[in-house]
Amino acid sequence: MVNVVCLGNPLLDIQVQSTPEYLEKYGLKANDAVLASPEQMAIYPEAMADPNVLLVAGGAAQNTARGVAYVLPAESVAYFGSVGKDVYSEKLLEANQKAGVVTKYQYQTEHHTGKCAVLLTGKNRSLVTDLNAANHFTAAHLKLAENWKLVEEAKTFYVGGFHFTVCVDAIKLLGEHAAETNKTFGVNLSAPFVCQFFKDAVDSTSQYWDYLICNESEAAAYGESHELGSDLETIAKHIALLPKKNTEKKRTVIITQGLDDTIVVVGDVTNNTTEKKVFPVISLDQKLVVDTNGAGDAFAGGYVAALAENKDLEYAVGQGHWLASLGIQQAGASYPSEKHTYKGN
Ligand code: 26A
Repeated sequence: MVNVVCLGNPLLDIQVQSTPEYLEKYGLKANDAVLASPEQMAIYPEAMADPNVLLVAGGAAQNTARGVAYVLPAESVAYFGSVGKDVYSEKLLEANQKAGVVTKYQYQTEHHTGKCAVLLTGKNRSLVTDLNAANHFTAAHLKLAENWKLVEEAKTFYVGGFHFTVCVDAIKLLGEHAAETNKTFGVNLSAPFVCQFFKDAVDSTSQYWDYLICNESEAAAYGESHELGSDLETIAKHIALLPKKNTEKKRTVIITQGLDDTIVVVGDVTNNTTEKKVFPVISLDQKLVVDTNGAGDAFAGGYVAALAENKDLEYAVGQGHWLASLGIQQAGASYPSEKHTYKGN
């Protein structure tokens, strides 16, 4: 039975160890995510030529879907996104099936599956994406009878913020459905550029947000683009009290901050009140960290899986921290092959 539906851009990650000089050559920051410029397209063949290249399933919301599947019983989560008919999408499908994710790709015949160069320098990761087929997702795919049946079955929705660059209509369709049926709908801001360059798309869905997940730099980008200043608590409170379509549910805003405490603000839009809580992350011996690619996606996976099981806020954030700490001990945005279970705080 599908409980959670995730929507995003399916990408194959091409992960390599990099250097500050290499990042500088292409004008990249050590810890960022961007859409590849024409000059940056050379990064892909260069990364593929690296003898130590790691090809691994990626796409932020798809990583989250596999995270949700890690926690919930098999076939509890469905994932939508657009890919090409090629070996890359076969690899992504295989990873999803192994994880127990019900995968409903929209296949493009004219475009190849999207890819993301993951350039690691120490604990940082710079993500350079060529969306390709992922950019061609349409809301009509959700409306296909076999797909809409899954949407109707689901109780919880999660949309990766990178999808704001692709198909806002699909996001609104899920948001509207959730609001009308009193289900839970949320988004992730995913990267600073999303709020900088796709502000109107983001804002056009805020009435549907029951929860919003972001990290400190994404929250700061939201603050800057909405002229709210840079104080994270102020930004979180503002988002928590934005007008809301479904007032049966409060809105929860979650800001993760790497190794620092996670800030949560719950807003009651009807009464115009907010409540702030702070949750420390799980302290992990830094020697155990393999790479941080997908850490935020794993957090979201743990959080969303808890929402789907009607757990409380403490449990949901705790499970998010726990799954992120498991994820960063694996190469790429992946989870351990053996199952561990979160035991609560
Ligand atoms: C539209 N963009 C830029 C993207 C992405 C993306 N997923 C969807 N859309 N850019 C990077 N990623 C994915 O983020 C994960 C880490 O959080 C990468 O594929 C990587 O697995």
